[in-house]
Amino acid sequence: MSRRRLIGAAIAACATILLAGCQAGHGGSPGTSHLVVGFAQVGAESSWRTANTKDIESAFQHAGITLRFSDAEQQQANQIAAIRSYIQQRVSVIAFSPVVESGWDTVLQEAKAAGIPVILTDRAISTDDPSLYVTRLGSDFTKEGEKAGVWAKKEFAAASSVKVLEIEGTTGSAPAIGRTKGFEKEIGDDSKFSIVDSQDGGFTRAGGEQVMEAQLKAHPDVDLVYAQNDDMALGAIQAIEGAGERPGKQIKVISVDATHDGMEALAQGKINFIVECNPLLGDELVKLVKKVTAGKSVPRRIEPPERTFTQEQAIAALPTRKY
Ligand code: GYE
Repeated sequence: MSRRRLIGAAIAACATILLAGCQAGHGGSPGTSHLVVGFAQVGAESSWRTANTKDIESAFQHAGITLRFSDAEQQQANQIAAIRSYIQQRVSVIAFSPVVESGWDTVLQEAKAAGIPVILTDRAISTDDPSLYVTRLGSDFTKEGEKAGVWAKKEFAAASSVKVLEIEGTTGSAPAIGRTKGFEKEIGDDSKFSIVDSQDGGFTRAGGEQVMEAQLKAHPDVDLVYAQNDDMALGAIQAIEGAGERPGKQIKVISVDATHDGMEALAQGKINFIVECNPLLGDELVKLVKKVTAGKSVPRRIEPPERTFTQEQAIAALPTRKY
C-alpha cells in the first residue's frame, strides 16, 4: 500500500469509529444525545438520598444524556436558585425533588413561560395549578405511614397502653407530612396509643440522635419510636444504647426507607420493622425525559414498587440488597 493510500485508509477508519461513536454515544440512542437535564436535588442528608443521587447519575450516564446536578443542602432558596439557573441555561427538562411542599408556584411559572417541562422526582409539591409540572415519579408517603401504623397495632395487640415518640422528617416536606398523616390515621382509632411527642429530626442521623437523647429524659417510659427514615432511627438507636437501654427490646423501633444500614440494624433486632421507600428512580426518570421531550404523553403519577420488612425478611434480603 502506498503511503498516500495508507493515510487515506487510516482517515476512513477514524471516520467510521467517530460515526459509530456518534450513533451509539455512551449507549444513548440517536435523538437524545442533545438533551440536557437540570436536576435540583434536596441534599445529601441521608443514605436514601445518596442512593437516589447515585442511581439518577448512573442512569443518565448510561443513557448518554447530559445531567446537570445541584445539591440544595436542604434549603428551598438554594433549590429555587438552581431551577432559575437551569431556566437561564435553557435545559431540555428540569427535574427536582422539592425540599418542602409549598412555595413553588412562582419559579415553576417561570419554567413554564420558558417552555421547559418540569418533572417531580421523589417528593411532592402542593399547588392549585396542575399545569406547573408534567408528572411526579415518587412514593405514596401516606401509604408508607399507614403500613407503619398497621404493624404497630399488630405488634402491640396485647398491650394496654403504648407510648409513642415520633421522630419526623423535615418539617413541611411531603414525606414528613404523609408519613405522619398515614401513621396517625392508623393508630388514631386505637385509644391505647398515645403520642408523647413529635419532633423534627431533619432526616439525618445526628438529628435522630439529638431528638432521642432529649426525649429519653422527658419520656423515659416510651414504648415505641416511629422514626421517619433509617438515618434518624440509627441515630435514635445510638442514643438509646447510650442511655443503657436496648433498642428493639425495651423500646421498639419502626423506620422507613430500608437502606443497607437500616436493614442491618433490623437484622440485628435493633430496629423491629421497616417500611421500604424506593430511591432507585433513575431508569424511570430517563424514560420520562425521553417521552416528554418527544412530545409523548406520560402518566400524571408513577409510583415505584415498595414493600415492608420484618427481621427475618431483612436477613433474607440483605445479601442482594442494591442500596
Ligand atoms: O425517606 C429520607 C430522605 O424524600 C423519600 O428523604 C425521601 C426521604 C427519605 O432524606 O431518607
